[in-house]
Amino acid sequence: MKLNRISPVAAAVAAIAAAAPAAAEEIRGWNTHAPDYPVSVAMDHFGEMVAERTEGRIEPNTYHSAQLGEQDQAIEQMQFGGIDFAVFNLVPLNNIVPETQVTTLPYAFRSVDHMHRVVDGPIGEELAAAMEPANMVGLAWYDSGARSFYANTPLNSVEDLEGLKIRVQNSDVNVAMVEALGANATPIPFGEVYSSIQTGVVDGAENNWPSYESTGHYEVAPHYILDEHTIVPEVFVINKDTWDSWSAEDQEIVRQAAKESAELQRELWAEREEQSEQIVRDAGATIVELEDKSAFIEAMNPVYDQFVTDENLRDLLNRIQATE
Ligand code: GTR
Repeated sequence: MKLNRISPVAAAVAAIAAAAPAAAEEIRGWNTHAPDYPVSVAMDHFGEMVAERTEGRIEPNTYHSAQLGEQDQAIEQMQFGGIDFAVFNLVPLNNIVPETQVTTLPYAFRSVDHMHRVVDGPIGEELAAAMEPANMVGLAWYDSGARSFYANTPLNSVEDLEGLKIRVQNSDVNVAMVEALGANATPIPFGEVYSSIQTGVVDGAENNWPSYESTGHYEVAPHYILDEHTIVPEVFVINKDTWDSWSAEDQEIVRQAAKESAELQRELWAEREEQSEQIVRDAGATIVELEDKSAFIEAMNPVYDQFVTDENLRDLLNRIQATE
């Protein structure tokens, strides 16, 4: 009798090896917000969907609360591969992706709905494509509401901003916007804004309801004037090298999961805006609502002259404004 039977142990090992999936690839996600923030919950949901749908081939893991650095560093790490995916606010992308400047100009969008119609259509695809030279593939658009100014002194009109030191994100457009109001713009990373207001490095900043609340800025700068100067979308991006390393099938799974995560994020965002407003009002902050924003709009007009300088940007702005 020929003894060519393999041992039961070897057979078992071979069977396990055949059944085991390829080694899981951990991909690292950057996020600036606390784990319960709408962006964070949606990014975690993205991770679960991708792990499940790729049967563990790709295991996304999001590091919340700026554990992987502040946004400017994260954008740099995107170029070198330290980070595989992220949700970036468009303002800190202004200086490396010029097309994003147009979407962050004051009053470029008429409303959040208008912004959705723009980013969910062909212009959104064009903006996503503009990120490729910065090594990023844009997959979906998250909400970030409207941003307004707040300070540690009363703000009742545009004149009250004159001479104040206002924190901005790292963007030439934001610096110009604040200076057009006669205030002094100081770029400071998000995580340092609370202490900067507290210690008087700046008098105030600008942000949406959820960030104003989640960071506790309303405690140190309790005067919020709802001028709603910008409606800035946030983009879900994947590192282009990571993206290119995947099969078409996995790319499709990841793209779809990013889109579904954005749907969840927008729902959570709407709820959180209301909750945050309530928390801030209950804490006794002074909220000034503006029926007429024309003084702000007019004061910021020069920013358009400064940044909408070439034909492509002018054309992009025209198409955004013409979107119904
Ligand atoms: C938040 C935004 C963050 C960050 C921050 C800031 O609203 O979600 O990504 O850009 O503002 O002001 O730096």
